[in-house]
Amino acid sequence: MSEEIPRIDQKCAMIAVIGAPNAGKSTLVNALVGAKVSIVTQKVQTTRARVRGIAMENDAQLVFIDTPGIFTPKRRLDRAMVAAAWEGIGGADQTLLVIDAPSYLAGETTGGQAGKSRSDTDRIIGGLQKAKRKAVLALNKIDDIARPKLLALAQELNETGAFTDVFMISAKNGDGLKDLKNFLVEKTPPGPWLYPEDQLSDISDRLMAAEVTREKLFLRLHQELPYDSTVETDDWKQTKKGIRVEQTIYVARDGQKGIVLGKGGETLKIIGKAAREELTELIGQPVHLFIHVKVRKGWSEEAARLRNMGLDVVE
Ligand SMILES: Nc1nc2c(ncn2[C@@H]2O[C@H](COP(=O)(O)OP(=O)(O)OP(=O)(O)O)[C@@H](O)[C@H]2O)c(=O)[nH]1
Ligand SMILES: [Mg+2]
Repeated sequence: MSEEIPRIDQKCAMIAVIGAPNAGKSTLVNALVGAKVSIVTQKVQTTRARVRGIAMENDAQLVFIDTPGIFTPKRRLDRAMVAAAWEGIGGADQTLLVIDAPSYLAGETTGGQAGKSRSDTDRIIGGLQKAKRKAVLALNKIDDIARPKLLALAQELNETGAFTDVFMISAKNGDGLKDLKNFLVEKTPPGPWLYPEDQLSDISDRLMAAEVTREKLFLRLHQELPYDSTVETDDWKQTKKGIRVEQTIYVARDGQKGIVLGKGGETLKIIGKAAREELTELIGQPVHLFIHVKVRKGWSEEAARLRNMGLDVVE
């Protein structure tokens, strides 16, 4: 039996995308892949597990590892998320640090979310320096910042010595993405592709379906509820009429179930409708979605829950 010999002109790189919560990592990965592989919301800590998004550029396969925002962990879930982010860097050929430029600047003088985002980012830069690992810097959200301020910030960050190159981008409107992608392709070493060329991500349909519902939940609910909840796909069946999907939303406290359901089940209905519509589009056939809500105190400490989202358990 002959083994498949890779074509000599194949090139492949793993690129870890890291940064503080809300920097725009998932938006960037989706834009570079050209499809939605990772969920995006305006809230911090949206991404929980590592998701790989795959982009093809002629002979080069770029495998982007979208990671959870790195922050100070408290719960077992949070520790597993932080570990997943740092591990993402481990085997990667390149590390791409994404910074929310407007918020990083605002964080110098104000506290709150911007201040936190800045100190999280500084901690990551410190971590890179300690690991003697140079990264490519992507200053993001340039659609939302004045040019002189941006240039001064680029220079300030460049002086940390933590970066090999600096790019100024808007993951949202596409500015600068072509240059960044060309640069990454140029740096890609020869090697066999890791995935078939038409594959866009490494997560299963079941996990993607759970993520889509979690995105709608995050968009709809506020305060601590998103962080106190998770979604799992329990069943996935092909029927004559399409795909039948059963899911459970777990919340941490009794009162939260009522909030997810809403008056007369109205909130859950809205979340379910939005998730079903997006899934139907993604899968390309009708989806029948059934969502249950369960109270499960301490789910964020449960190893089984974390494994279901693709995280390793950290003590
Ligand atoms: N104005 C502007 N907003 C952006 C840009 N890129 C991302 N955003 C917004 O920033 C918010 C966070 O984006 P995400 O892609 O979820 O950020 P993330 O870094 O993956 O966040 P976590 O998964 O929570 O760590 C969303 O509301 C995006 O629409 C950009 O270039 N410009
Ligand atoms: Mg994300």
